[in-house]
Amino acid sequence: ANQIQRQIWTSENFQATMPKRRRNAHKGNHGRGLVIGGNPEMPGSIAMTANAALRTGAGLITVATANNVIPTVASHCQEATYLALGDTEGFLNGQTAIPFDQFDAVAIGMGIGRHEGAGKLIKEAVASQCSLIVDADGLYHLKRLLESLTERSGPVVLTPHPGEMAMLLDMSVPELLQSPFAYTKMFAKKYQVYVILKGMFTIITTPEGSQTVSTVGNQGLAKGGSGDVLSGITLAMIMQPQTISDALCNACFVHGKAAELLTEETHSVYDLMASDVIEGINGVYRTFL
Ligand code: B4P
Ligand code: MG
Repeated sequence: ANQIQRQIWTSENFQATMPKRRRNAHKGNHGRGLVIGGNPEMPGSIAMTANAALRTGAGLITVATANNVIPTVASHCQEATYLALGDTEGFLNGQTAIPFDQFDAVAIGMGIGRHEGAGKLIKEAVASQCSLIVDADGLYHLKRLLESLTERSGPVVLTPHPGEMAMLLDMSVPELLQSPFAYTKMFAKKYQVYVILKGMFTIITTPEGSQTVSTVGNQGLAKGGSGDVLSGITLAMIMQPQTISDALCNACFVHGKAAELLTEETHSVYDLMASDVIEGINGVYRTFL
């Protein structure tokens, strides 16, 4: 019963599990994704999430954020559509009704902040039955809602770094890092969620408790914004016809390998920026598929 099954996700796994695209496909076949987040202090993060999702292959991406954040995001992302969540005050108060059922999956939390209104948005998202990815300050708000997660029918994916995972587990980062596999498995099974625990090695855990390790990537990713890019890649991946577990592993593969290819070719681990990683996604597809 204590048998340990941990697979390392390889380029062969990536190649074998990535769905082919049909010649007669239309955008609806590749997923309609919603990105919720951003606030006037952090407008860049959702722009990166949206762009990363589009580069990964999402059919349609809508960005839901405060009215006055939209021009900034739109100037960096021409392919997305926008859902205005009200003026800053309205947005900060969480006064909004989002048509969750119009989307195949939702990524929420990037650059959203810790104000009460953001908490209401997270609560609305959890109350929907949409496939959900929760990242960054979304995890901070989700902590109060963990007990309700087992009542959802749609899958929930959490993408914490060790600081956020330790917060969710009410422990210190050093304590978590003594047994990251065991703590994460216990948490994923208890709340019936998928967890991507990020780091030099990233651990992908399913609600059943099976665990896969992604070892790709490098210290070039240790910079603000890398996590926002991973959220976008993950959003696109979970909308493709593959198991969620495979989708999460493939998302980590694309993110990490993009950084590796870029630092072998045009960049170094010093200058690599999160927006470069988005531009490196094409290299992963062209090299490994
Ligand atoms: P925040 O201030 O919340 O940082 P953030 O906005 O979430 O940054 P971002 O979204 O860009 O990056 P993320 O980590 O989500 O928190 C930062 C604080 O959290 C730190 O000051 C620290 O206290 C704590 N913390 C974070 N990571 C920690 C760690 N590994 N150990 C201990 N404490 C930690 O996403 C980054 C992405 O880049 C992930 O996909 C990750 O896997 C990848 N990445 C980062 N460094 C990598 C490396 N060396 N090798 C391979 N991949 C790496
Ligand atoms: Mg982050």
